[in-house]
Amino acid sequence: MSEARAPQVVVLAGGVGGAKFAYGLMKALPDPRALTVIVNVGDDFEHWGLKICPDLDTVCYTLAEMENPETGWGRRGESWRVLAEVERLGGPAWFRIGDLDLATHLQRTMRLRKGEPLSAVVADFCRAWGVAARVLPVTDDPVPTWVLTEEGALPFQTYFVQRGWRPRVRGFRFHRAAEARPALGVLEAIRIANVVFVAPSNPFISIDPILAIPHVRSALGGKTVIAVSPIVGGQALKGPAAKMFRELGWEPSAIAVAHHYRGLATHLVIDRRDAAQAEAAASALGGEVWVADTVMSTPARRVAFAADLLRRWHQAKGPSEA
Ligand code: FO1
Repeated sequence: MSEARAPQVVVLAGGVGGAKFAYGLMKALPDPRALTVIVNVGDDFEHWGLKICPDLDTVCYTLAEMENPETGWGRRGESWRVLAEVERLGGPAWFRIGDLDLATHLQRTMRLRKGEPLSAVVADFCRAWGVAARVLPVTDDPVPTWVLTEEGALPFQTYFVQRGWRPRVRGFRFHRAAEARPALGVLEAIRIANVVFVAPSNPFISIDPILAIPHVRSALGGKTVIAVSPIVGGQALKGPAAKMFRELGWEPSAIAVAHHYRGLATHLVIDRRDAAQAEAAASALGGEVWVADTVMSTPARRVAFAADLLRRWHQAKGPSEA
């Protein structure tokens, strides 16, 4: 293949699935620095007097190959001595913070308290952890997600962890999203991107909060936006995405995902198991559907999947486009 100029790639991501896909892209690209990961901040909250940023940490730990392989979040080889002692002292232990993970929250909180922007802290952490890709919070402003359920509005981690995502959802609120500003570099990264991917993250609680930040959705207008379905065979590989589709009145499927991304994505990638839905999904999306092996069961599969998509994108854009 002719020496393609290193394409500038952006991926919108949140949660464990998003982190895995970002890892695959980083490893599949000729230059990892050509990848910018724009991350959801709706899961962020204060706990133990510390600023916790689960999706940013899950992305950075995964890109640094130091994530907990069982859970996908938190650190590999973690110990739980501080958590156990906090519990013994009567403190909250429902949100499990390990000893290594605690260092991230302590250092981040100290720097934020000095007035530093979250994006600057993340950039320094990535350098310290040897992460070559650029990781950006979609905004430096707090925009906490509230989950509207049959029991009323719940803060995100209360819904997700304390209640184990059992309450039936009716909707979501991204608190003060309209007042938030995209973090430095976010709109520019999208503007110069040759292609934008939407990771197989939960559309409602990982992707929509990113799109709710002013100017992000309009910056994506006119771009090639390739979304990866987080629903395979009617199920989510992890987390409440399928349950949320159902509770919001949609049969969870690749077609439902296509409807959700209509007007945003130019392409939707669905799993082989959903190949029969390709045509219906393409008309629901108003775009193109690619069928691929999307299950990222191992780090090697993440890279193979991302490389497959990059190859299809190169072929689809043809020799003419820049
Ligand atoms: N998810 C859980 O289900 N239980 C936990 O105790 C938990 C702790 C935790 C600590 C740090 C962190 O970065 C993530 C953590 N998560 C935990 C995941 C967190 O709820 C994320 O918001 C989800 O992964 C959704 O993105």
